[in-house]
Amino acid sequence: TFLQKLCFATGLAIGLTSLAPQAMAQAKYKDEYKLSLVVNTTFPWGQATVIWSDLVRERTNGRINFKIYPGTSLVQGDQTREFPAIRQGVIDVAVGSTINWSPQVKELNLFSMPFLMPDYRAVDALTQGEVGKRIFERIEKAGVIPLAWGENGYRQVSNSKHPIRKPEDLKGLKLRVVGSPLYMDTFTALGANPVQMSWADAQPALASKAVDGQENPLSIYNGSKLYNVGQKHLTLWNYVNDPLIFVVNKEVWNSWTPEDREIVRQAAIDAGKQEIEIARKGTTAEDNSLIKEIEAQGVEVHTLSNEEYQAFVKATESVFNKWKERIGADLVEKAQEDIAKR
Ligand code: X2X
Repeated sequence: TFLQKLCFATGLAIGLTSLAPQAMAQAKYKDEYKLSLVVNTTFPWGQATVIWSDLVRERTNGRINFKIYPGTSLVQGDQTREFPAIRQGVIDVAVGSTINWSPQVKELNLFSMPFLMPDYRAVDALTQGEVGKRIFERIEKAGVIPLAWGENGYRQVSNSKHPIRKPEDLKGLKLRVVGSPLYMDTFTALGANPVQMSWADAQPALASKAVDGQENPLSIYNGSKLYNVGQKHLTLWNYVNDPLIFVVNKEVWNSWTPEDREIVRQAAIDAGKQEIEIARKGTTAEDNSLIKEIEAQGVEVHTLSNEEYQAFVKATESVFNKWKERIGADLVEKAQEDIAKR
């Protein structure tokens, strides 16, 4: 009868529509997804990519496999080209630095605002709160899917010449800085002579003494053995922190089933939590084992007193105000508010 035919056709249609998206999506799964990493897997940052990849492989029963490309090799060492490469699909997934992506997403400069975040609780107040949400919305608008936060760490300054305790000590020092122009402004305001270069170029430049100093988290300083290339003066000043973000290219994300997307997102959140703990280990008053390890290499480590800290805040105030407008006064003020309430 007509009714039977209609029922059969409807049933068929329902059957097809419920099967089709899954089958279509899965047909597009790649054997391997290219994961971009600036450093290598021995660093806390690299551990984030290992933990994430392992969790994803296990929890998807091997449906999704990340392959880690360390040393920014997918963009020939140019870490400031990483974000566009993710957007374009040259890179499928990444755990990247907010600094390296800030040329494309100006709001990410927030974390490079000098002396904005005095302690880890301040960092958490931003990444785990409303500010973090707004930044994720911005990244998604830029065409990349953000999933979770990790951490490279507080960036401390080192050099081969003399101790840095006050802004005047930076005068004339040739310092390698990372790829956001905000760093050029900060170190110029402090009287230094900043030069922008990639991390790949920075290490030989430090070794050959083409530059006098650099700034990086303790885990990067220690893991790269910068004490072996004459970086014997290290100042702990917590002037900026560099959070990491776990992301996926949008087309890749859309090619996965909703279930697999949730697995990848939850794995990123779990990996990020673990990695933040690893990144902070040994760098606090309660556990300063990493600082001790560095001192044992003959490094003179200076922690700024509160008075010394205030002198640096003052010397960089104009840079802060200039970049507050560039980043967006609303976002910066919200960040300051949430930090004050932490
Ligand atoms: O280039 C750096 O200094 C590094 C490794 O910390 C980043 O990629 C931001």
